[in-house]
Formats: sequence, structure tokens, C-alpha cells
Amino acid sequence: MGKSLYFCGSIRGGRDDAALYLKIVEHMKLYGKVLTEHVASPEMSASESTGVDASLTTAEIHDRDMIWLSDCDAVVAEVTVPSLGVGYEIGRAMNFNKPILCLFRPETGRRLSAMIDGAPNPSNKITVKTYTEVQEALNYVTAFLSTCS
Ligand code: 6K6
Repeated sequence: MGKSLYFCGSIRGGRDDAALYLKIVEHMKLYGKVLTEHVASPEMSASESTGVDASLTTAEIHDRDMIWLSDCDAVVAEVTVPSLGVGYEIGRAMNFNKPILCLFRPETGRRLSAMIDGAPNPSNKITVKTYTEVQEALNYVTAFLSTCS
């Protein structure tokens, strides 16, 4: 059976990388079901509530996403565009002891939060990888999901 996967990407933090999220999510779908596919949808907007989630309250979105996060096999987060929601999901996923891959593009000139960059250590399952081209990110996703149970 395929894995259950959780993708994190900025929504209200800004949609600059939405096209990139779509490529990562499409690649993740080779390995299992991506529960949060809507995060990569071109219709998802930073300023409006659109799509299937439009009728949900923020509490319903939060509680549903936390159930998915607690049930998933692995988490992939694109962290280049800073997002409170993504940071929150990563922290919660660490508490659930989930394997987490964070992907960051330093060439944008952004500096990754020390709370994410400094999180990996031998006692947890979070990894941070930097990349330039999307293919590098997809290769990291392949390697990561091949090792997750
Ligand atoms: C719709 C439009 C704006 O905000 C919404 C609410 N809809 C959401 N639906 C599903 N997941 C969400 C929503 N808002 C945030 N998230 C979760 O937080 C996603 O899983 C993303 O990984 C992350 C984005 O957080 P922000 O702080 O950038 O919005």
C-alpha cells in the first residue's frame, strides 16, 4: 500500500512558490497519497478562501490538518517562503515524531529560521536540505521517501 504523505507550503505567508509546490507534490504522488494536495493548487490564494476548504472554519481546517499530520507516514515542507502555518506544522510533526524533510532555496537571498535550520539532531527525524534547481529537490524527496516506512 502507498504511503500517506503530508506536504507543507506557504498559503497566507505568500504564494510566490505555488508552481514549485505543485511540482514537488506531483513527484510525491509517485510514492503515496498526498493528504494536503490543495496546498499546491493554483486556485489556493493567500487572500481568499477558495476551493474545497472555502466552506470550512479555520478551526475545522486546523483540526483536520492535525489529524492528517498525526496519521501520516512522512512530511515534506518547502520552507523558502516563510509561513507561520508551515513552522507550526513542522513543530507539531516533530512532536508526533514524524520523519520530516525541509527544502530550502538559499539563492533567493532569504535566511532560513534558526528554529528550522537548527532543529536537526541525532535524536529526531527532521532533515534540512538546500537546493537550487527543482530536480535537486525531487531527488531529495525520492531519497527521503525511499527510507521512510
Ligand atoms: C484558505 C485561504 C487562505 O487560508 C486558507 C485556509 N485553508 C487552508 N487549508 C488547508 N491547509 C491550510 C490552510 N491554511 C493553512 N493551512 C496549512 O498551513 C497548510 O497545510 C500549509 O502547509 C500551511 C500554510 O500556512 P500559512 O500560515 O502560510 O497559511
